[in-house]
Amino acid sequence: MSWKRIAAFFVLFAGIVCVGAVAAHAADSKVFAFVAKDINNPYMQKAFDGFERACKEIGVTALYRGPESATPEAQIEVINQLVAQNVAVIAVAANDFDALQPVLKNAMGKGIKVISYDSAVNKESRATHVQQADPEMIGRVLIQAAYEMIGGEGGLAVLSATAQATNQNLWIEWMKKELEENKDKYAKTPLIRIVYGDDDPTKSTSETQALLKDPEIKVIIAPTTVGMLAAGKYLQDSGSKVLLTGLGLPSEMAPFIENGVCPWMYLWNPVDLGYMAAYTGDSLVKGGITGEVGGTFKAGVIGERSIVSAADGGTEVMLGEPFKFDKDNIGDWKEVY
Ligand code: RAM
Repeated sequence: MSWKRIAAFFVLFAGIVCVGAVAAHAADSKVFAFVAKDINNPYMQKAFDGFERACKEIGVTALYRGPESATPEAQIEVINQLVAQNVAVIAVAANDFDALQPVLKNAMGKGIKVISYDSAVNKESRATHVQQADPEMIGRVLIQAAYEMIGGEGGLAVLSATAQATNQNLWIEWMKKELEENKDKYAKTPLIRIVYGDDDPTKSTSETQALLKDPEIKVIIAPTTVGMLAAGKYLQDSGSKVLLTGLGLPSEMAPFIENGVCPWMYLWNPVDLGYMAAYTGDSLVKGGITGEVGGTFKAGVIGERSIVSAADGGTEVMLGEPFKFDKDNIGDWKEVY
């Protein structure tokens, strides 16, 4: 075949693909996309399990998408592909509060319903946010836990996820407020360092190792499941006396709760979070809610939920409260999520 003919075939093929894409409309789509912070994060995979379960009940196809590592640039690429595919819903756990705005606004302009879950995008970039638990409660309870574990004496360190993550940064802000507002109580438990493991197991491990060089640090708070597991393993293997608390998956953290490396920790049900995100998207598609305050919808077996105003000026729908996992109950939860 001549080059000209090959080129002609290519042009024809590209034309067919384009016409196909133009003909599809988000409003007719039966595809709900779930964009993870990064696809390798087990927490995100559990949230997707719930999203997929809800999508089956709703009668739509669930797509699991996300970058290999937790960056906003890589998420932009993923979202652009989903817009070209004309999905009905994009639910995203954002790696940056503002950076996704152009691409998500473009998606909404095409009729795609956009929500964030887990880690919010700014209010201009979403219809609403699916919030796991009150960020204030999460931030405060983690500092209180760390304080109690060391009897109110010893330095604290935070091992976070990525430096731009909306959710972790909000929780850290509340940790700082808890310390500042109760200066006397926390006089002997200063927050010494905040480091970022980027939700990457290798980086989280080396950041933990670096924290242990400071003898003043007595507790590590990891408000990320990936950080928790990496720190738990490192503390255990190095025989360190430094304690660990934070937000961990019971299935991953049970051994460290049982052996005392992590006396206790917190989380909510990530499967329910993903499940609720799919029903939020469905209600937006069907026009039951618009994302404005006061809207209500039935989130499948979770039951009725309402849209409320969020601290960032946008709106959100709340799942519940952080739950405490310790030696007494971890056995019941490690098989669940
Ligand atoms: C990690 C992620 C996620 C966070 C959980 C607690 O898996 O950073 O965003 O919500 O931890």
